[in-house]
Amino acid sequence: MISTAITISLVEQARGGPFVYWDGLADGCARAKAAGFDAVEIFTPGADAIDPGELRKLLDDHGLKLAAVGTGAGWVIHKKQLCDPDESKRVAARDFIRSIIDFAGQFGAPAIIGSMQGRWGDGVDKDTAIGYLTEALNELGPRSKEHGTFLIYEPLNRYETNLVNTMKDGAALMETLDTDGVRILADLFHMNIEEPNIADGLRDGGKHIGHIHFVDSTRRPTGYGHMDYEPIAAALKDINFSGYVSAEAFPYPDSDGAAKATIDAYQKWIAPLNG
Ligand code: LER
Ligand code: MN
Repeated sequence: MISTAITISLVEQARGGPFVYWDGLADGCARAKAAGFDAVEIFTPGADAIDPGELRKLLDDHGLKLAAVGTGAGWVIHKKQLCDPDESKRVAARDFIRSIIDFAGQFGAPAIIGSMQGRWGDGVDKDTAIGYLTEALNELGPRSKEHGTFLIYEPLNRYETNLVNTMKDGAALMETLDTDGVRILADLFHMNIEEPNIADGLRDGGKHIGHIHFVDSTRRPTGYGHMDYEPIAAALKDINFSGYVSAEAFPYPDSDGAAKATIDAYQKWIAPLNG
């Protein structure tokens, strides 16, 4: 089953970034429901920035699920990243991610590691950095499984990380882990930069793909770029994808317009896959 989600950012420092709703949880949940989404994906300053009781009530009142919680604020606000040359800072980065895993886990939802993965350089060579990333995923994947969910690792484009840029390399990394508690995120915006062919990239990710950032080539919502969704839908069918397609896109032309464009594209390309 493929379900729909849409992003709510609570991180002021990320304003201007690729998130659809920006005016708080109550506003975002009400609008997500009105637009026809199944779930919300939340970008939070930290685990303690959201009252779990308030979130539970909003989700229940609107009949929404929590699709995932992003950890990117750990980098954007605190400059914490998993490949920091300083061990105490790597530990702090893992602690931050673990706190989001435990927060999201109360709702059965996964945490996403995107920009907190960091990069190699500045005295850390590539093998060492991949070793740090592997160590973190091996520690945090089982933690996510304890909550009955998984951890999401997101390959990013070359301007945001030099660790893993493609679905092929993401899937290869998954194969090296000691845990089966980690899945990869296929963000169509990053893939449009890195993959020679986006549909083939999805097939490379295959069974390891657990979440999709559903967006156009411009990082505007679906329909506002040159992304070809027909082969993308065919690839999702081939890999038997099950999970969320989540609108992580600029609020273009505005938040409600972005939500409508995403739902329209979902109805056209993705809903038929559910049979
Ligand atoms: C987050 O999901 C993402 O796609 C990255 O570009 C970090 O912002
Ligand atoms: Mn993304």
